[in-house]
Amino acid sequence: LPEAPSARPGPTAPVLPPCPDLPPGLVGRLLIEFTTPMPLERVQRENPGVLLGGRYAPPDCTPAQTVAVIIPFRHREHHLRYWLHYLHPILRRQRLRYGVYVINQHGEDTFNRAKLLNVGFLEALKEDATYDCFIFSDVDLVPMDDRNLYRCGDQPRHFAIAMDKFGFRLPYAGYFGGVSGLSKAQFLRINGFPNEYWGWGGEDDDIFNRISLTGMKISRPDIRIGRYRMIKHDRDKHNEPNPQRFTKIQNTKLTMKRDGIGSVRYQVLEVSRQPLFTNITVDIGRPP
Ligand code: UDH
Repeated sequence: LPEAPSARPGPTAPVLPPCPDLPPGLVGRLLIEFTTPMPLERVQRENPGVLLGGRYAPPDCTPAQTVAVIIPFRHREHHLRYWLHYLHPILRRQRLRYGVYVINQHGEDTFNRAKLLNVGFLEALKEDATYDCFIFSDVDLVPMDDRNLYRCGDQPRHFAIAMDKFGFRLPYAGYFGGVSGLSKAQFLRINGFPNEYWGWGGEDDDIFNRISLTGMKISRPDIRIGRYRMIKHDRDKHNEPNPQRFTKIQNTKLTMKRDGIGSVRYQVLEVSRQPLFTNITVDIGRPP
């Protein structure tokens, strides 16, 4: 008997097999350096498979997740070029279906990393409701090993566990900074990230507290695989250490219910689809 027509994939919609759990073709340890000049045209040329807005899907298999990579950003174009240069090929080798979102804080008021990450979560979902995994990455952190897989698991994941600037060690047991990943469900379970940490520091510890307080545990790669290079830089203007951070992280249990993804207020000023990423410029207000 002939097969029912619906069971046969049409020529325009090939049904690809699921991507293997361990992507073939990973290379392991990578040489990462930030001295060679890195024009965007070169990065574009080297990543022809990446679609407008920084979207990619593997040509040969269907990934289990769709990953939104969210980068908090202001005035770091030079770092972003290196990040794109190194990360696109790594994410492609990892057989991810993904999009890259640069959340650019408008104006010169105090920087607010965690609020920008909340904005990234909501805006990525507005663009593609199928995102179910969110990787939050600083713009100046590049993994030194492509076996550090940028995907989500049954617990929130901390990726940047062994940075060069900390002697390739975790600086303290509860450290959750740099690069982290949560599934959509995990993110919503902790009410997202805090919006009230203006300036440098503390917001990552608050996120760690949110995860612990909801009974989840941090998952981490092997210390030999979770190595990172950070692009050296001076402290940015308008991102001074926040003197309130020590008292604020004592109060996560009280504040996390009212302050989070459910209460974030902002105004998107521009969404622009660039060849290698989507830039979202946003007015997030200023500290009270
Ligand atoms: N970020 C920006 N622009 C800013 C501030 C922060 O894009 O003006 C983003 C960027 O993604 C950065 C992340 O926020 O990677 C974290 O900020 P950071 O790099 O300032 O934090 P880090 O802890 O460095 O890495 C703190 C300053 C260290 C100064 C050391 C001088 N030797």
